[in-house]
Parts: sequence; C-alpha cells; structure tokens
Amino acid sequence: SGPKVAVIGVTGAVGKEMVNVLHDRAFPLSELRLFASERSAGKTLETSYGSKTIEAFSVDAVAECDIALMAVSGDFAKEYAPQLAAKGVTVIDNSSAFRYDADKPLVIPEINPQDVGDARIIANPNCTTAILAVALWPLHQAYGLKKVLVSTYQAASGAGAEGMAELEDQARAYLDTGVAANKVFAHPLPFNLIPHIDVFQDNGYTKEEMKVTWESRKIMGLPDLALSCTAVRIPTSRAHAETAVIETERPCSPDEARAILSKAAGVKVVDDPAAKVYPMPLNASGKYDVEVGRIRQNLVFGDHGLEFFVCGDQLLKGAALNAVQIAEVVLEQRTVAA
Ligand code: 2RA
Repeated sequence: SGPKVAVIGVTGAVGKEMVNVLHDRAFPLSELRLFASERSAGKTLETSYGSKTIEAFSVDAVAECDIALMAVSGDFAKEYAPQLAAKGVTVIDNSSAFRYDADKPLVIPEINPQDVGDARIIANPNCTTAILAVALWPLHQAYGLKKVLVSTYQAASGAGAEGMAELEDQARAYLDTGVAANKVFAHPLPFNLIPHIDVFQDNGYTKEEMKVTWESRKIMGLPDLALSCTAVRIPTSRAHAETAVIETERPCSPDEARAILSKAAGVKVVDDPAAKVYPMPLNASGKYDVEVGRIRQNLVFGDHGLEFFVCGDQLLKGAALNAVQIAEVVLEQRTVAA
C-alpha cells in the first residue's frame, strides 16, 4: 500500500546513499526500482534491500512509480522531471535545475516543510547550503540574522564518486611519484586546496558560492539576507566543513546559542575545545546530524555576533538524507500511492 519509489542515477555516490537512507529510515515503500543510463542497465547492484537489477531510465518505466528521487545532472533533470511530473510522479531533484524557479519549492524539512505544498517537482538544496542552513535557522529564530559570512572546506565527494576516486588515486600517485594528474578537479587536490568550485560568475564569486546565498535566502524566506561565501575544495573524502560568522539583530551569547542548537532538529553540538572536542569531517562522515562547535562571541560584531564551525556529511544531509526527508514530508502531507 506504500508508494512505489524510483531512484534515478543509482550508480552515483548520491544515488547509492539514497537507497541506503530509504532502507535505514524504513521509508514505507511498497516497491523500489533503480534506474541509471543504458550503460548500467541490466547490472546487479548489492543494496540494503538485497541484490537489485538496474533498469534503463525511461519516462514510461519511472511513471509506474509514485515518487522519484533524482540524482542526475541538471540538464537531464530539466528534460525529464517535468515529463515525469506531468504523468503524476512526485519528483525530488538533487540537481540545481529547479532550485531558483519561483514556482518550485526548495526544501530543508527542518526549516520549510510547509513549502512542499502540492508541488510535483521539489528541489533538494546544494550540499553546502543544507549543512549550513540547518545550523543557521535556529539562530535566526532566536536572534534574527542580519549578516552572514561563510567560508567552506568542501570534500571531494561534492564532485561525485569520480571526485572521491580521484582524490584517492592522486594521493597514492603523489606519494609514489611526486606527481598527481587531475581530471575532475581543476588542480591536484592532495596536499593542496582549491578555492574554485563550479564556474566563476561575473561578480567574481563562483556559482557554488552564489548557490549558498541564493538558496539560503529562498529556504529561510529571507530574500534580502546579506550572506556571502568563499567556497574551497579540500582533500577530505565526504564531509563538508564550514565557518560562519553571523551578525544578529538581537544580542546573543555563546552559551545560549549552544543550548538553542542542542535542541535543534538535525544538529548536534560538539563543542568542548578544552578536551579537543569540536566538529571534524572524519567524525561527521556517515552521520545524519550536522555537528556544530567552536561557538564563540565574534570579535567584530561583539554581543550581536557569533562565530562557529559546522561539519556535515555531504552525501547525507547534503544530498540523500535531505531528499528522503522531503519524501517523508510529502507522505505526511498528501496521498501519493493509488
Ligand atoms: C560540491 N556543492 O561540493 C557541490 C556538490 N553539490 O562540489
């Protein structure tokens, strides 16, 4: 009686995690179908649901399902998500294709589940935005956000399974030969960092950086929020880290902020610097909650400012988990299965 669910792009890093998360959260599906390109069709994938055969994507085949989780390129999503929606499928899309369309909700369930409404296409945010916003939102509710300055330290997984593989291959090659050839990233990543993610815009920011501004505004319903970001790729595997400095409308304190964040959904406070306890990508990997620590009064904004460090699994809260949480919201809000 539960919905039939399709995962499209199941051979990618995010697609695989979508299947794991559906199973781990016991999503009440009646059938799970896995789709990828012709190249992977017919292959068997070992999943938490057992061995499953991958099907070639076609609109007609996916239209037999009620919900489709898409982990594909923006171009693919632009072409096919509307066709699936027209056939009654609820599409949750991980690409950036629809995030900025005024008539398509962009949702983080801890923040704006009400925006799902009766939309047939729901956009999943960029990983960097999701990990940041889930920590910013409770602080906004308590203090009112005035300005936000963000710096990111982003894992190789943001560039997909190929990015993770390139980091490992390059690290080995670099140690063996002193040379690391790069294909996925603009430069060698091991023992380096690259202040360049996605394409440069006319204003000097990269698209990745602008995504954090545009998406945070839309999700939190703060169209004029002053937020800027510098996004940097670093040689970690699958958890993004970010520093945020916030200026607040009302006075704030680190102790109170810690108490607020400890009660916030999707957030775990990890903050005992004296014991060397703070968020780190290795510890945040594989976790659903984003970890927040190094919470302190910001030196520039004084009692109207805080500074903190947040780490979150790029493939989970940054992608697959948030997508499955949106599907859960859809089920709470409407009947999707016949
Ligand atoms: C990255 N934000 O880390 C991108 C992936 N969505 O490259």
